[in-house]
Amino acid sequence: MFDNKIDIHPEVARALSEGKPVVALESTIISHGMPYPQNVETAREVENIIRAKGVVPATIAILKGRIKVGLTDEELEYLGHTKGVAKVSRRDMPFIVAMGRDGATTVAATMICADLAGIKIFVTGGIGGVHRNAQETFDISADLTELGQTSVAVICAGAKSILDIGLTLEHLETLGVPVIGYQTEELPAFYTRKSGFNVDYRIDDAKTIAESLHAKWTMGLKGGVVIANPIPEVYQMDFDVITNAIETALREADANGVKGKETTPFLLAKVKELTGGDSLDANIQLVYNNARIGAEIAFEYSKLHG
Ligand code: PSU
Ligand code: MN
Repeated sequence: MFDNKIDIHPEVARALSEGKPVVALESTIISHGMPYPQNVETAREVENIIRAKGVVPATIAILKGRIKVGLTDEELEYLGHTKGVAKVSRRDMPFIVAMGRDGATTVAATMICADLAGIKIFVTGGIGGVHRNAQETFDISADLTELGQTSVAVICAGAKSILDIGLTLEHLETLGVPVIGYQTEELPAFYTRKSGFNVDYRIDDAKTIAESLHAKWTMGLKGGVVIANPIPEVYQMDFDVITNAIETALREADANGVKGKETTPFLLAKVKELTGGDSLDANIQLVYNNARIGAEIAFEYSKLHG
């Protein structure tokens, strides 16, 4: 049984058994999405923000072949500074488990683990999507397929323009994945509040979002939900600065033949370098903002579910 491969942290297990709210967090953002030590500092602060709302955080990763739902502080630190931790999506999970290796879970893999543990609300920065030029490369993140089948809601800051935002929305529609805008009609574009694309439903409060999730899943409609929460105005980046950095990063990825699972981490690191670290600052702030809203949604959902 899969159960034998999972260690649920006692604090998380207790909250789940008592029907208290829990928020899942991913670990690829820690090992491949941000540099050390900002990655560990951010991961810790996200957990603090969630705790301050009376919600239990559960950062998910694979350590020595064990699926961990809820990490200790030492485990977080280990994951943040250790080189060579695998980036683990659905495809990779059985091998990392069987070989007893360490793995950082993507949005897709984190959704799978959260679902196994019984956690329905998951906070991150950004999801994968349909990459620009996917018409040729076929590079479409397994995150989207997972959203189509696994019943976990993902709070993010929209889709960043290293992706083709329009095609990402089309793909989500095909998969039956609703995109909610938290207090916005327009899908945010991660570093900026606007993308030029609309969300499917604007909802302005955590309670109505929780009720929508509850309605979906109690109707037997399996699959995920994207909840897009715009970066706070004061932290958003200048549109031209971030657009230029992304365009340059995309050209460099192409010139260097970067492919497959390396693409997203390469682009994020390049954009950070090109913006003199400003994109990392924005990224950190938007994750904090998502943690606040995600905790409120988890809290409201636990009242309906309990
Ligand atoms: N977007 C970010 N930061 C990240 C990621 C995406 O702004 O760290 C990570 C997430 O873990 C996401 C993964 O699930 O990249 C998607 O990778 P790919 O495009 O290879 O599916
Ligand atoms: Mn990809």
